[in-house]
Amino acid sequence: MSGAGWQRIDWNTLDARARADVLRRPAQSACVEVHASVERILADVRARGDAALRALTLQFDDVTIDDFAVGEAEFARAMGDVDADVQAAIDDAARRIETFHRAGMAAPYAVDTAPGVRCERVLRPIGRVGLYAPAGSAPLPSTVLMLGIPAQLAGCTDTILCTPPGKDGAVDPVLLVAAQRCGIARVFKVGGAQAIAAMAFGTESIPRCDKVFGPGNAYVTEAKRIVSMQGDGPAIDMPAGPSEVLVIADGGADPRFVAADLLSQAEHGRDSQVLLVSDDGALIEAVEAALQAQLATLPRRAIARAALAQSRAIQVQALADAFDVSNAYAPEHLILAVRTPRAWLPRVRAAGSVFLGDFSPEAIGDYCSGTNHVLPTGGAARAISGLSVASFQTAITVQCVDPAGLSAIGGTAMILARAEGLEAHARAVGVRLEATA
Ligand code: HSO
Ligand code: ZN
Repeated sequence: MSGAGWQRIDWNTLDARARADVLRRPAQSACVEVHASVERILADVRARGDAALRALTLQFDDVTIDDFAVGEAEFARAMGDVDADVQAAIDDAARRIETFHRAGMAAPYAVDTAPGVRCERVLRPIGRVGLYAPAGSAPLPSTVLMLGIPAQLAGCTDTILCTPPGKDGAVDPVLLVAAQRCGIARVFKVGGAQAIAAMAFGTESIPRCDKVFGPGNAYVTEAKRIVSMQGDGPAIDMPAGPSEVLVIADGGADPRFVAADLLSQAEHGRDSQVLLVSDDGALIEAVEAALQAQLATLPRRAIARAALAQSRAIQVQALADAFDVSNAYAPEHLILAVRTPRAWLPRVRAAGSVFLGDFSPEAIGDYCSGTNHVLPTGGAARAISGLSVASFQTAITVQCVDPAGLSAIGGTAMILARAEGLEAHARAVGVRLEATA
């Protein structure tokens, strides 16, 4: 323990097992209870539809909702009430998110693999997509942009959004401005596991979706996991867990910047995790002092302190070792507060999103650099990427073979079919070769 409330680790003194322990994510509390309660909610919504949603919304959000759909009047009020500078910031962020995501869109392609054999890959938007924007400890309109803009670029024309109502029965007006900016006209006032259930199974007022996207608390995450495993359930974007950042800092880093970045992630939730990895003990101490100073005036300091209590500062011998630590942890966000950050980038093998250099805070990626902030957590970055336009599309392959093409490659298919003992396959080719011989 240190004054920052986190654990100080000397990496070099640890054996392999101790290192694995240091990088293990904090256990998620009350998993069994969460699972049981989510199962109950899912079954209730499946059986009783809107009536269940109404009862659950009263129970969890403390408000009675008659009509789940946000009406035109509420949208219009939001557009009138939200400050012009906030609306302009939403538009500014949206344009940059659009620019980045558009540039990364997959293009359809076609290639002749033999004369007369054309193979293609075409892209289609997913039919109906359901977005979830949490509003628990803070409504996150930026998340609406991160989900809604790639959906729009993918060509999805049937996009719905669920978000919990406030105690007054209204949706956060800033969130509605963000929804409007990405062309989402159907917003429903329902949150938690019951919102995921509604999008997965459909109710009288909420249509069933083919894929469900978005972050949420433990209940939302568990509901997404369960519905995605059901035979008739929707697909989901990715397993989402508590948010995390790993900062690799060298002796030249500014401790105030590093501390500020760590706190920006720590303020998300008590279950957030922040890691500092450095080859410089003096830098670690300076960051600890800066954390204490900055925490004193941070409005969400209680949350940030709780997150720090399960966080770590790891001292390594050489900067190269810091990259081994980071690759083993596979952080959602990785900040390289080092002198030649781009030169180190090739060492990064597993991370959701990387922030290069002293002037690239994670917060800028959270809102408006243009990259997506819906990213793999919990080590999933080892094999899963953050959200992109492709997350909202399916790719369909196409092939067109003419008689010359079939005579060129049909023999290969027939030999392989017979090697597999599948005579009908061989004949499906052979009958055509004979017809054109
Ligand atoms: N850092 C969060 C995203 C976010 N931050 C939204 C602010 N608003 C998870 O990547
Ligand atoms: Zn954030």
